[in-house]
Amino acid sequence: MKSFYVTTPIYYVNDAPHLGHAYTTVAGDVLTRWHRQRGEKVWYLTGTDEHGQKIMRTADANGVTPQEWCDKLVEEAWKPLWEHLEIANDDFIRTTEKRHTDRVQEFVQDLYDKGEIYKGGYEGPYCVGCEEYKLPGDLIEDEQGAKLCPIHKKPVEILKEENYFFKLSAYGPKLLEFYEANPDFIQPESARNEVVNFVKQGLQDLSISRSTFDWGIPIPWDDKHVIYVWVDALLNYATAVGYGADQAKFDATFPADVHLVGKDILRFHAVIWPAMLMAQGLPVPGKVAANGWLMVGGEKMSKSNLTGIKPQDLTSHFGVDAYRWYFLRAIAFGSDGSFSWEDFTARYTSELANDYGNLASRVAAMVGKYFDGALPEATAAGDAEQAVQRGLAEAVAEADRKIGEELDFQGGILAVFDFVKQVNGYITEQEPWKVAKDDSPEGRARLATILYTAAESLRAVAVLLNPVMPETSQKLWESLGAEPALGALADQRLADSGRWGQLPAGVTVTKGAVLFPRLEEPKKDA
Ligand code: ME8
Repeated sequence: MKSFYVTTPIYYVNDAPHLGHAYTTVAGDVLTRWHRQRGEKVWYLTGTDEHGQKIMRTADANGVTPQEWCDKLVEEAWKPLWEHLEIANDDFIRTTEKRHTDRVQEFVQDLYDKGEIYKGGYEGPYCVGCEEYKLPGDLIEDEQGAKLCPIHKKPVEILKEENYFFKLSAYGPKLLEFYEANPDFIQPESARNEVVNFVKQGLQDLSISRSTFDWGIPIPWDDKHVIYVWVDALLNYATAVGYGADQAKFDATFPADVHLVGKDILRFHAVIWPAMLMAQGLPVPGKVAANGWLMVGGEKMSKSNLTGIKPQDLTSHFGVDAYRWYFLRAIAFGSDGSFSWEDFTARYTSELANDYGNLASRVAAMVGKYFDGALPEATAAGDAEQAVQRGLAEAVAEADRKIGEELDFQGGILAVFDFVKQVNGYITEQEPWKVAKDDSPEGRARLATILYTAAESLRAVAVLLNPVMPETSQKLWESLGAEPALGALADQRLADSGRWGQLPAGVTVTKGAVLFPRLEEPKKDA
């Protein structure tokens, strides 16, 4: 059976990762863990894009070779951040690895042999930041009239080269047909429309080699040229899963079910990449999902335009789980969004600490106080309990549809948190602290039923939020006594999580660690 295959972009290693990179990578991780928790086989790939002028110039400026620069950054900045954020990637590909470079050469050679690549000349405005020739009509002008890249706001350079070209223009009609037949291929809808309109205007052939610098993979039949960094980079999705080397692995993984990308690199993934695959007779991906931009001061957050806030600054204040949760919760996936300390603090306090954390600690405390920590049996369930059970079933179905199918992380998280709110409301209405004053058998049965209902609800919440906040879910899982009674949290299935009555009466409920500790002194935006 084929794995559900999820990828992030492979990031340029000209600098350390920032909030924007972490945003896409965390989204991919949540999606990965979601599908794993469904019981599917999943393969999650991330990595680094190490060739091209941008990296070469950065290494030069730092007085080291490009390879030394990449090795250092990958080991000291990129891999450690992903570990810190609990990213559960199955592989990490670097485009300077032999398993990649050899296969890229073979791929390009194959296309050349098939007549898909020819030699030609090109002159045009080039943005080194994007590593891309720009169409003159896409450029913006500064006050002096200099032509700037619309994304990097830096002057473009006029490059003139004799290059090899891929016959991309021939693929326009095939691509349009493909988009038509697969309306969900590009997400969100606005991104899809942008791509369809772009392709309808007619595609130009793509220059796939460079001869003005040498930090790249040589064109196998002409070593004066290196392969264009984007052709090299896109192929990572194939080479990392055994293209041309391990056919069984390749067949069991490729193509990707979801390529997660920022909207800045949508065209590469939704136009050039499928055309390259079509030219080679390989299957095209299931979906390209474009996330919006994290913005700062109205501009896309980038290496040169940062908030000055590193992912680690946020995790040391709010914790890793809250960090993983916050951006997906606060920003509709696909839309742009901004970060602020105030907003994160407010949401942490009201949604995580008050709604979720307090519910967990209140329930554990009451089971401790009224039943010596042994989860009681629910023998007096009625309408109110049935409403909670229905609420759970709805939350499970909605969260699974939104996160698992629609990549609507915000909607999925909200579905679960609405259920948390419902359980809080249920406790407020049932007033177990009052019922506790009634020592009659009926009173004890009511109290037992209320606390069982709340604990069993939390059992399901731990499973549903595990892909987003794994450490918190594990703490809750243990405090409910679900392990060992129900086995490991990772083995719980989402589809089964709404089935009522799984926590056996009698398990030991302990107060455990506070899920969302009170924040240190509040931080403010400058
Ligand atoms: O483009 N908001 O690498 P890159 C949201 N190497 N996401 C952001 C972001 C922001 N402000 N800034 C960056 C490249 N990202 C190529 C990719 S793939 C075959 C090659 C995320 O280091 C977003 O996913 O410039 C974006 O697409 C990616 O980082 C670009 O990273």
